[in-house]
Amino acid sequence: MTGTVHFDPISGGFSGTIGVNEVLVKGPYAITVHVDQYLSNPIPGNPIIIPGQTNEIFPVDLVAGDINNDGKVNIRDYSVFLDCYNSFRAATNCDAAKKAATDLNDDGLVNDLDNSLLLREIRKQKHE
Ligand SMILES: [Ca+2]
Ligand SMILES: [Ca+2]
Repeated sequence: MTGTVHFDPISGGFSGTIGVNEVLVKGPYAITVHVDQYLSNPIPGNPIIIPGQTNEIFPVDLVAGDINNDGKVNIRDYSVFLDCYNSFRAATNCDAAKKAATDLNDDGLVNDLDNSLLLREIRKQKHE
């Protein structure tokens, strides 16, 4: 199932509503949240879904920085990031899609803040 989520700068998180077009029965479901440019994360505890109503699920933390959407945050993402970030001169290989993917804090700029965030997330990942 897919749907649209929106970033809420006040809460610092994403929220949205996902419609389900299939017939579900009440019960526990394994749900994994995936947002482009973030690592997927399962919702803990297999929440009980009740058909025919809005079911709120607990928030989950998502790790930013999966710029190339390969399920990992590593040096390959940093390589793409450098196409849009250079502290000494203008970016030379950045298009709108890359800029959106490398603006990790969604402030419209690709700058030192995004660089720090990406390097921190890369350091936190287990080495392959
Ligand atoms: Ca990646
Ligand atoms: Ca940014």
